Amino acid sequence: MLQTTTSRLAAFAAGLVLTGGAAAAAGSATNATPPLQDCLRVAAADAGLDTSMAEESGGGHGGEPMVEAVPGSDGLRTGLAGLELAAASQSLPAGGEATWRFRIVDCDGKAARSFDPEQGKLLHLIVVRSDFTGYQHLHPTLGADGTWSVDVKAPKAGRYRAIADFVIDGRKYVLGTTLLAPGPASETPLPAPAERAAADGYEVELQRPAVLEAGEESQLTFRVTRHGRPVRDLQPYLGAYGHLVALHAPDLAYSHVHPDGEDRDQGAITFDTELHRAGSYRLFMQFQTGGRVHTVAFTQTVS
Ligand SMILES: [Cu+2]
Repeated sequence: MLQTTTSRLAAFAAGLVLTGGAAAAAGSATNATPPLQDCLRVAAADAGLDTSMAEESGGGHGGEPMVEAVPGSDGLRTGLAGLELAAASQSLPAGGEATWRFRIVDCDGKAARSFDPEQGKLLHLIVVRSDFTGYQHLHPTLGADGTWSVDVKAPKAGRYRAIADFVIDGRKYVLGTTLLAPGPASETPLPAPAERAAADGYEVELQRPAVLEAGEESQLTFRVTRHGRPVRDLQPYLGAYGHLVALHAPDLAYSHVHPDGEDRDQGAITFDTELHRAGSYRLFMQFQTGGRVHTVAFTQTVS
């Protein structure tokens, strides 16, 4: 850090010497600021990422390039490795729906506009209330100036977490911010751990190892049935047959989960998960039938 500051000062001083005069000072200050790609590369290197190649093993599916997650991509931070989630507003109207806007701002204060598709979308936004109710998985629209817009619901007053998951230059970032829906608020307790959940007339059973250990990879299989029979009409949703998000309680830390495969005759969808911390998680699994997306949620305990 000290060295960086020193060399920037040196570059700034050199600029003054070379060009001379107060009029050139602004220009040399600009020169001292690395361009976007360099500033992200420096930030990524500081974060411990291999910056010699953007693509690496350990992610990716459906023919998309492998991506490397920036360490700390759990949605608990607003900024990470040179990028920051800048919300136009931190509030939502309680009991309603409103358009929420934000930008992903780079080290130079400019809005990032070049995103790599991930599971068919340029950015995935999860919005959920602090008590894990009101879960929304949204795909905001990117404007030409780098502003993202999305309609967000706040069914009740309280605190909501907005978590943006995106890839830039082959690196995956997960940034989060808190939105407030003003008004008297109380929290619904986290439901007890369960292996079954229902939504829209579907029953989903979770099959998991007897023990889920923090930091260990585990396979989770969700079996979808309707009227007691396996569903055979699962449709691809975001490049896979299911989409799973795991949020740690009570801080809403986000874990990315990779779809691993499906057995369409059995209505079964399997994910490889690695839940990093002990404690309770709320798992939100989404699947699609008949053009409609269904969401089921399970509480699980990680030891
Ligand atoms: Cu998404």
